[in-house]
Amino acid sequence: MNVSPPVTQYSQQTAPAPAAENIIVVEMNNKLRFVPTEITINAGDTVEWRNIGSILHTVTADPGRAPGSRNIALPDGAEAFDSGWVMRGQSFRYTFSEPGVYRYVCLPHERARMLGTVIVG
Ligand SMILES: [Cu+2]
Repeated sequence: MNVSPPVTQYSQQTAPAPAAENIIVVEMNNKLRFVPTEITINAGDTVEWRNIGSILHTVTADPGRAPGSRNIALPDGAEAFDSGWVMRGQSFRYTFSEPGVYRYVCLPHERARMLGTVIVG
């Protein structure tokens, strides 16, 4: 007598583990834009900025790096952050724990309006 393939032999132990950290991708391109420009995420999520072009960019939410900038803002209690140079093909990750609105810039392209917003709910 034929038997069915043992497709039901997997136990609970082989079930997928709970989802790992949630990663949201924002691309940085040669048009000097963050795409998407604005994202809404949950506290604890990680954003990964990827440089898909050949031009160097930064992800800067540090008022100290851009004195006088009106394009950088952090919620009360949030720490400033700055990626430094992100080269072609490289990425930068930051995990957001404090809820609120974060406005950040690409330092060399702020005047070209390379600006982004992360809203942490
Ligand atoms: Cu840039």
